[in-house]
Amino acid sequence: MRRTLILLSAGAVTAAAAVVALSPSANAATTLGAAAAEKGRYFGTAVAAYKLSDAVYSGILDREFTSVTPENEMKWDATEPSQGTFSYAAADTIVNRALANGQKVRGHALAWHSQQPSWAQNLSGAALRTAMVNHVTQVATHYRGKIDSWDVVNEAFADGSTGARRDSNLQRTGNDWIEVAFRAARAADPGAKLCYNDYNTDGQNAKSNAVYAMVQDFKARGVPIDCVGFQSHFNAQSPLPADYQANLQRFANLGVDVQITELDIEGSGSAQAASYAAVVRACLAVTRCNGITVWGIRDSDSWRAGGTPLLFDGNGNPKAAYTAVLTELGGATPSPSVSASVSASVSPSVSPSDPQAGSGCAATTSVNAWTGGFVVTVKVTAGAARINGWTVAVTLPSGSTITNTWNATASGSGAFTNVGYNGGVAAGGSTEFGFQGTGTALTGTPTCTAR
Ligand code: G2I
Repeated sequence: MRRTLILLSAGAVTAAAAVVALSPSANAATTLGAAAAEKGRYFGTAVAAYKLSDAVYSGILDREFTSVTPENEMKWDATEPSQGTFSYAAADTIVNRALANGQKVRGHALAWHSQQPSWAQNLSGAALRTAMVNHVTQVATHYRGKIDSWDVVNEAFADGSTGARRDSNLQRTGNDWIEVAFRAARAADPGAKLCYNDYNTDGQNAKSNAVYAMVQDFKARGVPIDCVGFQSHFNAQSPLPADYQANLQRFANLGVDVQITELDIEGSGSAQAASYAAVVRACLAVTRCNGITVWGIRDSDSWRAGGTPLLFDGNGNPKAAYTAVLTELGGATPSPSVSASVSASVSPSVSPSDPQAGSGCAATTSVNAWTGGFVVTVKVTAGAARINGWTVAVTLPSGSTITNTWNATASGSGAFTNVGYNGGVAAGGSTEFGFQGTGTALTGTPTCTAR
């Protein structure tokens, strides 16, 4: 659109065109999710249910990501701990929270040789096949209508040069176990995209060739498959392959979507940032690459935390890799000129149970601060009557600067106003917004004014 504007105004209003050209990032998206959305893609993360009460974690989750994948909560051991008894509480927490926030959900994973409950590990043959089909059917039915894409089968091929299936109890039930799982998933949830997901398939090699042949065969025979997930766990031993984009493209050419499903890249600084940027570039270059999911939020959340493979450091600060990804998506970090410097003053204290007379709402804060920075989550609670909009004023120590805001609009003087979807709050109900800044976190309690 910007390009069109510049072209249209080039002849007539040269000055206006110059202003647009001089402010290339004025309208750029400032979060991963918003920037990816402008490219028609989602940007997701793996989520662990037990971390959702961590305000820094959930603040980043809701600010930056438009898709979530339960990291362990949907696996067979979690959802069917004893045969025929299903346990969905942890996964439901993630799924329902994501859908309420407008985030997509990637389901992970229905059939896998790993993280099976011990009862399944001890089954074989027809009994295991029946149990597997029942598991796929029950879980996909439970989440019917809520899942964007399911990893129906995970990691079914062997590493190395053989191109063979991985040996497992599932494989020993017969070579057709994968297509049987896909058919059961389609029957249970016809609206979900059904994916095959694996690692070490990111470039062209014997393993990815074998997956390619399977997908080609499934398409030829009408086995329901819609997408292939490329986990993309990279490090020095297993670096981003040079033919990554070409490999994604050859799968897309088979008539399936491709998704980057578990991205993490060990390393730090500009080298790590460059690899992340290259992954984003590859996905954007492949029309059928729907989106990218990173395998966790902060380095400390990673299954291999020692390799610092993610986009945020242990304190929740964005790393160079974050900026590289955002830039590659066409977004930009908020420019300093739009940051809000807030001067010190004393504000009256208010609690949610005692809304200010006439104000109709109250605001309370939860603060996560570290040396040089902070994240504040603010809960806005309506009083005895419904409110249709709110403004919260906070007080920061002199010199502190707000650098980022989510679920609210910052006015620049320490005041935050609701956005379109969270202005209306029922009597006694509440909504949350947040902001991040540099310097020292706020003092005192914010004031809330309702409309
Ligand atoms: O290994 C990395 C990923 C490779 N692709 C499939 C993914 O499902 C897999 O994720 C990891 C999780 O990130 C780990 O969090 O899968 C591991 C298990 O295969 C997960 O680790 C497990 C631990 O092994 C368990 O001891 C622990 O109880 O996490 C569990 C829950 O914290």
